[in-house]
Parts: sequence; structure tokens; C-alpha cells
Amino acid sequence: MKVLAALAFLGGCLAQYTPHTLPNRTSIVHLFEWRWTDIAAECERYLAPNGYGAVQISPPNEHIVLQNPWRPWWQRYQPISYKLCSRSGNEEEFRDMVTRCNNVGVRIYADVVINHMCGASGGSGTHSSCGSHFDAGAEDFPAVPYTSWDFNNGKCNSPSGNIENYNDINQVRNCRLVSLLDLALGKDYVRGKIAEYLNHLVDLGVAGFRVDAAKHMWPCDMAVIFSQLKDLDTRWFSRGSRPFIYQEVIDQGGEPISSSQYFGLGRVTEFKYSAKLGTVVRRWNGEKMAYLRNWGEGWAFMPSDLALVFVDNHDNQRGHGAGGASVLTFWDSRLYKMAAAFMLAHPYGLTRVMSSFRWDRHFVNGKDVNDWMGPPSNDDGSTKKVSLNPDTTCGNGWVCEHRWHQIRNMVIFRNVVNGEPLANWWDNGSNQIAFGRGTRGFIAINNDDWNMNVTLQTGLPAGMYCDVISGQKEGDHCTGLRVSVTADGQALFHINNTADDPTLAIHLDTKL
Ligand code: QV4
Ligand code: CA
Repeated sequence: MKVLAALAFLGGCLAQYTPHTLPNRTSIVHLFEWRWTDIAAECERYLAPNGYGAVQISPPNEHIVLQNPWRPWWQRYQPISYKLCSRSGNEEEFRDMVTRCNNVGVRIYADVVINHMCGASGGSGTHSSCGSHFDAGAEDFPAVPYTSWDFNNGKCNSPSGNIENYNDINQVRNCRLVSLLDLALGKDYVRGKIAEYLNHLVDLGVAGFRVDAAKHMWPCDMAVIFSQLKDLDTRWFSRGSRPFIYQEVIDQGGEPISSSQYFGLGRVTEFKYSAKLGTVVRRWNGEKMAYLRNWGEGWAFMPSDLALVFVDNHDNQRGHGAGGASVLTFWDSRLYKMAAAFMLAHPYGLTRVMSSFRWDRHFVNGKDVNDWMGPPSNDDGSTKKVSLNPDTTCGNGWVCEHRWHQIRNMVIFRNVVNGEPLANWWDNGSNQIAFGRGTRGFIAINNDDWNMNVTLQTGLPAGMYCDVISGQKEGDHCTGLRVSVTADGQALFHINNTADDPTLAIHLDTKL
């Protein structure tokens, strides 16, 4: 009870729920494994002009560098120190990125790995991204410095020292997650080192943090660390602004640790959203699009203003974390775009768009044996730059879902309808649905195996609108389909079930 009261108090006065994006810039994009120089350029040339609010970056601190498998993406989740040199770049490049993104009004959230250091069998040497020496066996990380006193050895009660039983809260928080050396966040010294790292990032201008593996840390330890954070940099943020916090907690029910234990500290990832949306759009388990009528809290998700939502993330798109087969990814692009359009049109949660790299996916007995593969890289292991094709898509193996025009235009849709309630819901009892956002936008989706042809109340003012899925408005004409709204707000929605993208979306800014 005491802990809960303390959390409510801290949460109330520290207000770490505000994303600090510019007004009406509503979405985050995760530029997974991108280099800092590419992100800086992307903020200026694409994200700001298209209304993206913020970027989630990969962990910026020094990490282990592995040979076997060769430089997996997940080596960045094995910290060696809090120096800012990683596969994505060095501190100077980091500083330049944050400055340039903030200057065009795009915020940077750092993915922070503070629950652990590298794996127990990480060896000893200088195989680290800044070349710092470490000895995993001796739990010695001189570049921080941490020694074996700074890890949770005595506190873990499992035979192996690893988490064996997710029903035992003490194991989940005091033992090693997949053998990763578990930091003693109960110690003032460790808390101080972590706060120093996060404050260094705040000094450089980041606006917030994606807190990795929050389930594996005690909320009261995290509360102490967050209370030591500085206010955001007044070069870009108003005085007294607190770093935005969103915590990675995979809560799909059935475990004693729940998302709600973290509500006092900031927002929390809503993993049910990703798994359920995939199930519905795939029409598995008897699910139908019509059931999305009460999507959100009606599906036993957390309160909307606490939720961070996504169609897929860097783990579940490749079977890591809670990666169920239902999760939609760029590999299933037609359904993926449908799910992303629904997410971005629907008012629930703070939305994060995934931006991936392609890898040689190869299933053996239902498991992707190449799920470890890192970003597109050169022979020396350095990450390839994000190249651009003449049609504005990305090359060099970068997928850039955030540049797919259907997704980009729905990010703009969300900005235009920001703050408007869900309105005029319609469904056919099966997989055809439509809904509006107040009087500013309207979307219709046909995921049935037959055509949709209905006249619906949109709530929009009369006029001719450009559909933003098949095209968009350019000057005084539409490059794709058009929807005509009559004086009483009605419009005919005709969507062939075989269309490339069986979705129509219109909003005030696409009115001719
Ligand atoms: C393995 C065995 C151990 C064994 C050890 C021996 O699993 O039992 O003792 O070898 O050396 C990698 C390997 C893993 C290996 C481990 C330690 O996959 O096989 O242990 O390293 O060497 C990412 C990857 C993990 C990876 C980790 C560290 O997903 O596979 O582990 O990085 O490199 C839970 C958590 C949730 C977590 C999710 C994946 O509650 O918090 O699992 N999600 C976050 C990140 C995720 C990251 C981590 C947490 C860890 O989103 O990307 O894991 O920082 O649900
Ligand atoms: Ca822990």
C-alpha cells in the first residue's frame, strides 16, 4: 500500500506522460538500427514535412560486439558501458542528430537498457562498440565502473541464476533475463550511474525514454531513478518539462506482474493491441472486423492515455518477446497496411509506426532460424546507409514502412483528426467497417471476400475529397480515388474486395 501511494504521488507530480511533440504531431516512428547520420537527414527531409512527432532510436550506449552469430541486432541489448558509441554512431553524430531533429520539431526518444549488462557468457576482452575492456565472467565493467557488487547475485532465488518461472515476481525482477547480468537497482550507486547516463542524454536534448525490460525492474527502484532526472533542455522545451517515459512491459494476462504496476511512472506498451489486431485482421479464431466496434478499453486494454500502441515491434516482428504468429509485419504488406490504417485512424493510445530492415527470413519447423540477423551491413560490420530510390522508397535493404504512402498519409490523417471523438461507426456484422473522427475525417475498410457498396453518414462537410490510400490530394486534383460527400454528410463507399488496398480514407485537408 505504501509503495502504491508513493508511486501515485511521484507519478502525479512528475508528469512523465507528455510526449512533448509539436501540437498535432501525434505519432512516433521507430527507426530500428538506423545510423544517427541517417536519422538526422530523415528528420529534415521527411519526418518533419510529413508530420511525424518523434523517433524512437536504438540503444545509444556502448554494447557488446558478437562474432557468433555475427553481429546480431540484439547485441545492442547487451550494454558494456554508458559511453555513447554504438553501431549507430558516435557521440558527435548523436549530438548532431538530436540538435537537427529538435530544430525541425521532431523529438528523439532513446531506448534505454538499464536492467542489465551483457550476457553471463559474454567473455572478457574489448569486443565492445567503443573498445572498452570488460569481463562478463567476473562481472567487471570498468568503463562504468560496475563490479560484481553491483549485480543482483544474492537476491536471485532460482537454481540457475536465470529467470525460470514468470509466476515468481522475485525471480522476474532479481534474476537474469536470458542470462543477462542483472543490475542491483536497489543500490544507490547503481541508481546514480543510471541517472547520470539518462541525464547525459537529456543534456544532449532527448525528449524521453523507451525503458527496456521494465517488467524486470521493481517500480519503486525505477521511481527513484526517474526522480533524479533533470528537466528537459530549455533550448527546445518549456521550463519544467519532464522527460517522457514509456515502459516496455509485456502483459498479455496470466502473470503476477501487470502493466498497471507501472502506470504511476509513465506510459506502458500495450502488447495485447498488437496481438489482437493481427488476429482480427487475419480473421483468425472467429474474429471479425465488426468486433472492433468497442476496440480499446472495451477489449480490456489499459486506459488510452497510458497506452503506447503498435501493429508490430522489433521483437514480435521476428518471433522474439511475445511474438505470436498473429502479429502482422511488412512481410504481409496488404494486411499490414490495413491494420496500420485502422490503428492510425482509431483514437485509442499513442501510436508508434515500425520501420524495419529486411533479413533472410528462413523458417525451419515454424521458427525463423535467421531471427538474429542484424541490419544491412558492409563486410567490415558497419551498418549500411539508408539509400533512397527515385520513387522515395528506401534501398539497401531498409523497408521504411513509415514512407509507404498509405502509412505516411494515415499519420497525417491522425494529425488532422487529433482530439476528435470516434463517430458514425458502421459495420456489416462481418468484415466491412467504417467510422469517422468528429467532423474531420472518415475511413472505410473492406476485409470481406465480397465488394462493399454502401452509403454512410460521414459527419464531414459537403464536398469532393481525395482518398489518401489510393493516392492523395495534389494541388486541385486527386491522384487516386475520390469520395463525394453530400450536403447532409452522406457518401457512397464502393470498395472492391480485390483492391490493392481495400481501404478508403478522407479528411478535411484532402477536400478539393
Ligand atoms: C542464451 C540463452 C540463455 C543462456 C545463454 C548462455 O537463452 O538461457 O544462459 O544464452 O550464454 C540473446 C539471445 C539469448 C542469449 C542472450 C544472452 O537471444 O539466446 O541467452 O542473448 O547472451 C533482445 C533479444 C534477446 C537477446 C537480448 C540480449 O530479444 O533474444 O538475448 O536482446 O541480446 C521478455 C522480456 C522483454 C524482452 C523480451 C524479448 O520481458 O523485456 O523478452 N524485450 C526487451 C527488448 C528485447 C531485448 C531485451 C528486452 C533484453 O525489446 O529486444 O532482447 O534487453 O518478454
Ligand atoms: Ca532485474
